Amino acid sequence: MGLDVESIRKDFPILSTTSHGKPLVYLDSAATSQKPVQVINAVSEYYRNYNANIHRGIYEISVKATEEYERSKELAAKFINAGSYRSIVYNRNTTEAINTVAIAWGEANIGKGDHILITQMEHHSNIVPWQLLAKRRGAILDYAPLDKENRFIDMEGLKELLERGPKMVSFTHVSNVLGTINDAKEITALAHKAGARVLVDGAQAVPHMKVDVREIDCDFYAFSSHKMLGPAGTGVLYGKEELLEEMPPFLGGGEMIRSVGFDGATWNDIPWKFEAGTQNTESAIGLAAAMEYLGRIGMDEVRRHEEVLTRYALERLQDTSGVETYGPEGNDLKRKGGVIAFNVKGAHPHDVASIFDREGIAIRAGHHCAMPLVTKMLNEPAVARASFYIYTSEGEIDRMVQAVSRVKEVLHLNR
Ligand code: 7TS
Repeated sequence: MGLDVESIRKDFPILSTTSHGKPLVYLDSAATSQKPVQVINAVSEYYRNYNANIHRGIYEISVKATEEYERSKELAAKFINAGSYRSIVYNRNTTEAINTVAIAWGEANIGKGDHILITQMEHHSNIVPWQLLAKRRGAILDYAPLDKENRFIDMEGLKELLERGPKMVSFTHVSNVLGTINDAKEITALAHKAGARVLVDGAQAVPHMKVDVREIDCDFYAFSSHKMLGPAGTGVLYGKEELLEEMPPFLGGGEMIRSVGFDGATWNDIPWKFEAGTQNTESAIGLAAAMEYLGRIGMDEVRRHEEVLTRYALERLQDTSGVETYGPEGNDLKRKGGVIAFNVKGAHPHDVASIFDREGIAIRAGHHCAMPLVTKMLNEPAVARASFYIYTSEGEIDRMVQAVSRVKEVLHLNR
């Protein structure tokens, strides 16, 4: 059957706007997704009808705001099959979720000479928190290598590094540059066998496919609202209850305490122990509407749509002379999300992105916050990247391919 993209597009007001006088083609959903009216309305309704601080007031609109905020976490727990709502912490974004673990769990569990294992395909937000932790504690950060073609994690290399007995293994579920979908369940099982705790960075996974954290059996899982149709300002940290119970707090302040005296404090129950200060209530409420929207479509349908689109886009780009693409391809497309990093021979990716922009097409160019991967593994200063979502149509892919011809024309690359 496939998604009814045309009717989905009607829910996204921005998709009927123009850019440089041309219909906007938004191919940067890996950076942030667009928002449907259902999400915009949920946020607007909150501001119009029940804006209040949560957990504090006993008056009607504060109670309603609190209920809606907490309901959002219940939906998030169901969305990733967390089992218990107590294992869902809301914070700002994936970055803060990973930092929570690297700081609160890390300080209590990582000591001098301990190993922490990540991979060569991580986003900076799953590198730098571990670098900082390793530096503070005198620990050693290892990087699991990629295969020769820089498409997948080299599993033999990963196993060798697991022999060093890392205390934590943290890896991305889906790469934001290569699009590679890692086998989170398999890597988690290997890491557990080696005695490690496991964090999965799901920023590029949860928006695009069905994720079941209990099936993966990871200890922690992190993702962001703004990449899955929700507003910016909410990140989700899933943690196994016993680990969250054991962990010291990350930030101190209001609401995360049970009682405070002049000589100390005791902590609130999980998940509130990790939710210090006034939360981003409107964003959480918008995220609830986003999860309901995605739930109505069905995450398997979302994945299928992106798989078909990615196959089509890759074929068309690879048929275009002078275009180089990165990440899984051919028979491996089952293991690639809706992200295509590419370069046009002879053109700097920033020029490619600028010429695309003049055609009304939004893509990103740069190192995509994955500098070690792009500069050391792909050996490029930068790459262009097109990324897709439920509202991306085949017609938009065609416009992207036409824009590649325009790049060659403008930069005289056909001669
Ligand atoms: N992890 C991955 C795999 C990501 O792709 C991103 C953001 C993050 C973590 C951080 O998410 P945040 O919500 O905390 O910022 N990725 C991108 C990107 O590819 N382009 O812009 C942001």
